[in-house]
Amino acid sequence: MKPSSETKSQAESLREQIRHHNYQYHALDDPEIPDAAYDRLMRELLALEEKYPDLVTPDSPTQRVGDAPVSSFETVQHELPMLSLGNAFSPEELNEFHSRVLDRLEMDAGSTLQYAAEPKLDGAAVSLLYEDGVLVRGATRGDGTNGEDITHNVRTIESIPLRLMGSGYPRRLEVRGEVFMPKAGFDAYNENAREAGTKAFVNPRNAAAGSLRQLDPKLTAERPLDMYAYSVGISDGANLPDHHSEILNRFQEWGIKVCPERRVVDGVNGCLEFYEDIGSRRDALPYEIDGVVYKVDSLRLQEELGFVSRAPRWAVAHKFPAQEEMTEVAAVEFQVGRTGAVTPVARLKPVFVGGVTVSNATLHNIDELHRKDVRVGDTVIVRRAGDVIPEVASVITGRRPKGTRRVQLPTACPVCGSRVAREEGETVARCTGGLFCAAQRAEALKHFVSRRALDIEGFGAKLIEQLVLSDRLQTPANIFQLTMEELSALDRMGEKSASNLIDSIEASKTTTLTRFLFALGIREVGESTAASLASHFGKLKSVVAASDEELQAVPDVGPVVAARIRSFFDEQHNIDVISTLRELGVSWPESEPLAPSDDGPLSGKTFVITGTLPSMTRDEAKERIQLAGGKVTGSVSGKTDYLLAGEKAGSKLTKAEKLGVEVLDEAALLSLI
Ligand code: 9MJ
Repeated sequence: MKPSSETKSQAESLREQIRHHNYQYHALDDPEIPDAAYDRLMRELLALEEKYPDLVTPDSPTQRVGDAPVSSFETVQHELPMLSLGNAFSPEELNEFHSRVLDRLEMDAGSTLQYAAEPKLDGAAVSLLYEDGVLVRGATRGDGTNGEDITHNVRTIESIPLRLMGSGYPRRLEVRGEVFMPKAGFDAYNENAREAGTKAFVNPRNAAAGSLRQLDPKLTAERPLDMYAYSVGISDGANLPDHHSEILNRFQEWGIKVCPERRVVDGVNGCLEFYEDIGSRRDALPYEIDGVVYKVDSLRLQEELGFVSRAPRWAVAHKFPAQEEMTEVAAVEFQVGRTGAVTPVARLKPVFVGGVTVSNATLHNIDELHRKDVRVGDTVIVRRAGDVIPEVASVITGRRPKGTRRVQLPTACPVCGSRVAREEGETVARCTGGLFCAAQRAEALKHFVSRRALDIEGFGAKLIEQLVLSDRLQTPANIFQLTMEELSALDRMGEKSASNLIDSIEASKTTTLTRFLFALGIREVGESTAASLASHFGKLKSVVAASDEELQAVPDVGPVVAARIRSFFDEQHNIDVISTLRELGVSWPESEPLAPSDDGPLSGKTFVITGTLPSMTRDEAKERIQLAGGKVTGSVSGKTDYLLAGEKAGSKLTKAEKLGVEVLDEAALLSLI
């Protein structure tokens, strides 16, 4: 039966009322009607929709648990990467963060800068995409680049609106935030689980993450989840406010829940006051937090500051003191990493700390190990802060058994027997075996196949170790020579997995220059440097041939990184492996370099850049100048032709004026180019 237009508007009116009460209850925490009255509205709408199924819309408040189970999660590629946060563990580290920010913005040390401060929730990060105000997709953070599609599960979370309230929201709006399980819900769930003899959650964070990754949305719906939004991703088709704090206010007007404890504060002192205040009320808050977050409030300045690999330079997580427990050291072993770094690790009698069982803890390096004087048999304090690797904080020397000995740095690599060397002034000791060392080879290969490098799905750590030990894998090129027969003959490898693996190896051959450069594992060349090199040079040949000076013209490449890149490509062995990889079919699209021209309008001119420019970052300005043939240096001298100055230019401007160097603004630069 088709519904009459009267019935249609009755359903729409019920939906409006329910949305309004949801908003009052969840976003504003200010309910206008008792729960029973809300339930009546809901039942009325359900009855109508049952009678007239045509009335059901995907954004109807009744549609939260309607989806059928899925068999796996689709991958979602984030259009803008989902970032993680750097940490500060003390006021000193916070001060250092603040100084770095002021430095980068070329602001004087005493300048005030406003930060948006908010509690750091301990849950799971999610991305919610709204199109024309309707929730169309929910995704996990995943590795920051690729997450999982969990739309069917986020729809079950009552405080997440299926449709935005009010008006003025962007046509496409991506809201990012933390899904968490409030303490009360966590405790109640676990008590039920214990009574029913089912599995309890270890901590609220696992509870949130695990609940979001249910294949059956009905299971997610049973979990008491909540969400606070804390940042914006994509926003198309409307201008958002230019301050983080105002965007969160706007979110709230649209019915998206934000943390009520947020505040805008002045400088480090304001941050510390906020930290103390939240810290003193931590136990009374209804949700678990592991610190607070400070974000530069102005989005202009955020953009100016940019990112270092996966973390923004404009934000920091100030963590509460870590949780600590006591346990015993069963052994101290030395692990060899990809670059040969020999790291001491304490093997511990398992201990439950900060929500997880810890049986290994890093001792960082040999100096740290000696400073703390950790010995086998010692009773130690193990510390774990949120998501940080557990460490041995200190030794309880009063409990030291008789006959223990100081641990020494091994003189030979525990894996390959090569000499272990430590350069003057370096804290890190390294195995000198290079790719002769099976540990370094295995780590280099793990890096090569990893998700952000060549991304060979199913090529796991155990398999690599097995193939390295049997000498079948010596260089990354050997990966592409593996055959179906040898793979399926391996332990724990069936025909099907071998054939899948061959397919993923084949698929990985088509890649990008950025991934390939990153995969090579050149020291100091992370993903973002690889991307800068790829876009600057366009072709691998040009990167290989670039001189030290040419390399340093790339944004973010300084003398140390340039030297690492040069010495990598100066090794004939590395060039040979690259040629073999290309012969075996590894390829990527190459592009024209953004090479500086010799006869550009700025050739022969030397620039210094200072202050905040109206439409581009300083790195972008640098690239533009170089493309036009100019040179950019760091400090003003008699050799400087122009100072490009933006807002809040400091001492460089004074110096340029003193030396009579011509000062340009962004518009003047663009007209020169
Ligand atoms: C949490 N976990 O509460 C961020 N976060 O911002 C807050 N996380 C964040 N902000 C940018 N409040 C990346 C992560």
